[in-house]
Amino acid sequence: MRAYWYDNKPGDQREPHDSGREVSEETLTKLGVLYHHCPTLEAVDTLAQNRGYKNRDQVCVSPQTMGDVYEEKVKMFFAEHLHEDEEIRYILDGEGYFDVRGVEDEWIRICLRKDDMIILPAGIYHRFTTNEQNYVKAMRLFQDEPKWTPLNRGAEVDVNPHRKNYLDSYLQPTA
Ligand code: KMT
Ligand code: NI
Repeated sequence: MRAYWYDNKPGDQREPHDSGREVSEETLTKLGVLYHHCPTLEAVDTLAQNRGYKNRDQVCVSPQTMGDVYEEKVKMFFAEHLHEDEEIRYILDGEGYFDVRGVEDEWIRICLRKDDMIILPAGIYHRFTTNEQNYVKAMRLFQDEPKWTPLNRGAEVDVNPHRKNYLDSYLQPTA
């Protein structure tokens, strides 16, 4: 895992967009974004058990597996959104970028590869993309009923109770 400020320059979303300014794991933790290195499936199972993730499935995002809809899907994943539940992803193969909003609403890019697990808290604005390899295989974990519904950013979602709860829990000035 490596995280850095997104450079906001034009260009395909799958390019690195690396500003060269690193973001620490501690900064991510303060945003409620948790990272775990899980070198084995046992490590995933233990974490899932401890956090009460009872269900899981797998997705493979690539032109080979998705065919003509790949480009469309990749654009959809990149629309800024939030969920009313945690988003938990474990990378089984390939690589991908999760972008999350920092305290001042700037994008942080999190590069994930095989054995990396990321937990995004409910209510955080984020987006996902494959990188220039156009291939990622990931496990999606969830507590009970899978709720994948992305709520795209906008005035209505800004006042969603899960968004408000996230802001209260993580983005309050501490001074
Ligand atoms: C998401 O939430 O954007 C996805 O599930 C994308 C595929 S998982 C790496
Ligand atoms: Ni999401």
